[in-house]
Amino acid sequence: MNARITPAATHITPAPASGELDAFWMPFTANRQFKAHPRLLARAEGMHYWTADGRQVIDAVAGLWCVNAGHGRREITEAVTRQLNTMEFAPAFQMGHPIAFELANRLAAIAPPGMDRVFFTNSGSESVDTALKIAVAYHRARGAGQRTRFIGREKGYHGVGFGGMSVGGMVNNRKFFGSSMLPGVDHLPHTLDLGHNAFSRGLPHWGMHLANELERLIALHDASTIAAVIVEPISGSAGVVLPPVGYLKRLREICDKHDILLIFDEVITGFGRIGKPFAALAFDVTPDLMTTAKGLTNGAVPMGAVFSQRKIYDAFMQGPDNTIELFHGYTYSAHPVACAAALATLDIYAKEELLTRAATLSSPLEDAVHSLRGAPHVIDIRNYGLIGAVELEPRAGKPGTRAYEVFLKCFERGVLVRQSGDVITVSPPLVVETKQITQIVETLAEAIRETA
Ligand code: PXG
Repeated sequence: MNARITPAATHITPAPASGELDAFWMPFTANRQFKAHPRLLARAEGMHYWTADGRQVIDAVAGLWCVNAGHGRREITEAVTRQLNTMEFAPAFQMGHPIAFELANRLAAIAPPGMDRVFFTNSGSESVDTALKIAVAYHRARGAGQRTRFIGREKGYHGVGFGGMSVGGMVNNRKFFGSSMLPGVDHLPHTLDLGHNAFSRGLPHWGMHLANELERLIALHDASTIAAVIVEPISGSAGVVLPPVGYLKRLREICDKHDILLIFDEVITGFGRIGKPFAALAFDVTPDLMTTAKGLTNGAVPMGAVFSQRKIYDAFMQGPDNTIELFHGYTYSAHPVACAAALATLDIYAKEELLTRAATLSSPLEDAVHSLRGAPHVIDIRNYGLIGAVELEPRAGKPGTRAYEVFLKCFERGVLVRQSGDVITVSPPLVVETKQITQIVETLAEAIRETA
């Protein structure tokens, strides 16, 4: 048990009784199953959560890929408290407040080359919808208003707005919403291929040619109709799908050739997950727009940010200067409390060199997860930076149930992993220690061995 009791620990709300769980319609959750056997987290500090009944659980998923600096960071709490006491809200429409500008400058300083214009949102989903809208309006501003199509990718996850859902490629996130999708969207094939790439360490070597499918889609729709291609540099939600060596560079070349914008959705890969501040830097491929959220505030306050190449921003800055150049924004864009949380988070990242720490932890994580090769039902293991994924063979006719059982067994043994279909993912806070990586993977190994 962690000896440091946080102040928050004295204010823990008692766990709700079972009848009190009904009103909250939980997101992306099997509500009935959960409410019959709830798993309630009540407190967090460093690498750990504590459950409502006092059990310590190591957080192997950084909350939901967001708590990159670990839990309970006092610097963030203090910055947020200070900001709430100074000015809890100020509008950002035709008004401004100083720390929003400070934050944008700080973000521009760590951004990939040229991406020094920042639009604030409140989530990854909003960042994605913002980037899609900027892409279309950008082409229009340049006199190419017929470029309205988007190309996403199978297995992509870009949040749950209508835009993000439409360019996304996870069937369960789409099928319940029928044809209520953006028109004019097409999808690249995903790059997961167990036949060629199972148990690759790091990036797979087979599959770069799959980027050429973009040429095929361009031949079908014509470049003049396409606004942007959007991909996650590494797909997270779909169970960690890695880009084959050379794939992202090839996408960039094809987009350049046809004047199509390339959007990297870095909601998961941003803020140090793979050993550089952004995947664009890690893979040395600069997109035109980049969507972020999660790690921006260490998960403490909801916030997202869209990074834009300066040329895109500049294309909007025309006409009379009393014109609103982009009719888009949220009441809470650049919310002062979120800005304060983000600034304190960036300070921690800089002071503790967290945005590059995953580079040194990548190899211990790789060795640890690949030690699971040969464990029952393990059909693939994938890793990059501080991301590891173990794919299990699905039970006949019952997809996802095996991995769900593994997830439950890990939780019972004090390790929180993430299950997505038949894939178990680990993406610990960037402050994780090597011995904790060992603990996480040993527990996962036990859980897998005990699951039929
Ligand atoms: N883009 C990407 C790449 C994401 O991973 C979003 C957009 C949407 O962000 P918001 O803030 O609107 O949720 C995400 C979110 C998982 C998991 O288990 C991943 C996300 C959310 C919840 C669970 O992999 N990613």
